Amino acid sequence: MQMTLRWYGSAFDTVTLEQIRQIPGVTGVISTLYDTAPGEVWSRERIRALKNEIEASGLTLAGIESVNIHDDIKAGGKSRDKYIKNYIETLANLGEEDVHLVCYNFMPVFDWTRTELARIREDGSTVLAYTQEAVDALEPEKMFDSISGDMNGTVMPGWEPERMAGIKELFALYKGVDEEQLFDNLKYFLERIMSVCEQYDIQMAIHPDDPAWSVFGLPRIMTTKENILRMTRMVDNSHNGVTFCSGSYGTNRENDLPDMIRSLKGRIHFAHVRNLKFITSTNFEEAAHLSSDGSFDIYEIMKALYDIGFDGPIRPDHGRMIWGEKAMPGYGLYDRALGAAYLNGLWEAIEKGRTR
Ligand code: DNO
Repeated sequence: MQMTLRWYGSAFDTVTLEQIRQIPGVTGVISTLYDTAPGEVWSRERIRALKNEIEASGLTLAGIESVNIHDDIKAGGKSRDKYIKNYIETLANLGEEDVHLVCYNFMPVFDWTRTELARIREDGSTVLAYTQEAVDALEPEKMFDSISGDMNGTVMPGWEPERMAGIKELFALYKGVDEEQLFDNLKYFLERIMSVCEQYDIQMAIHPDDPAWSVFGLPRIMTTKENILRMTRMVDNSHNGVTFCSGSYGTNRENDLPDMIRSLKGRIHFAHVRNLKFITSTNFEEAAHLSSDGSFDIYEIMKALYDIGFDGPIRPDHGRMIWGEKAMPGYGLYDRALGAAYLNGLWEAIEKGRTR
């Protein structure tokens, strides 16, 4: 595996490439052209400029998170073929620039959903948190306003103010789209992009829905072992793979994470590893990566990845805000650096334990 950190680009991130370069064992970043809108074609020049900047700091561009999918593709709207054509062009441009991993999600309207961005934990750190009661009490249009005050002046992925401004229209677009329809729309999209993925050896890695259940009555399908296996089989091509994100699949307490990893052998192209602490089954907060700080056995998760021969990029995921840092919630430097060191330590121990 290759240890990486997510980096939003010098115009958006509070963390620098120079800082990332000094985290032991981190050799690459997962980045994006953060100022592009879903549906836009990414030019080769901009991709190359991003890559050059990263490489000049001694790191590699290990993949893209995310090339976002236009809502017309997800909802099966009138212009989907046009946007799929643009997506294919973006993939070809990435391939030409030697980028081979693309993370994306197929969540309607909202990307990941949290109801608090700065819940204070016992040790004084702050974390992202979710309670179902808070979502149930909110009008979807108010969701953005309810959390935007805690964004530390940053733009959070999937919560871009321009998209949120059109939220009523977005909801209308998904009227009548149920889970089956969403699966069909995903299949339609995947079938059309597989040939360019094969041509350039691009691994597509769908991100799970977070939390892994329906919010605001919108359908969500990347939620369980059964559904991801259905997704991998419905377009049975190794380029059609997944981002295994423990913090997202783990929101559903019925998901057995190591078992899911084992069942996805050969199809996990990217891994996000982080921990959650459950208060009830629908009230949880994010925790440090260390197993004992939360509810997951991170050792077992890393062992399952090791056992299936996972060799793609991995990254620590959301970190707590500690030591007075002010950054995008979940994406500060300090706790993610601790997370990377811990995950690297687990991996080294598993590897050495196996080969002796
Ligand atoms: C949140 C992230 C998501 C993820 C997208 C992938 O921190 O995990 O925004 O990047 O869902 O497209």
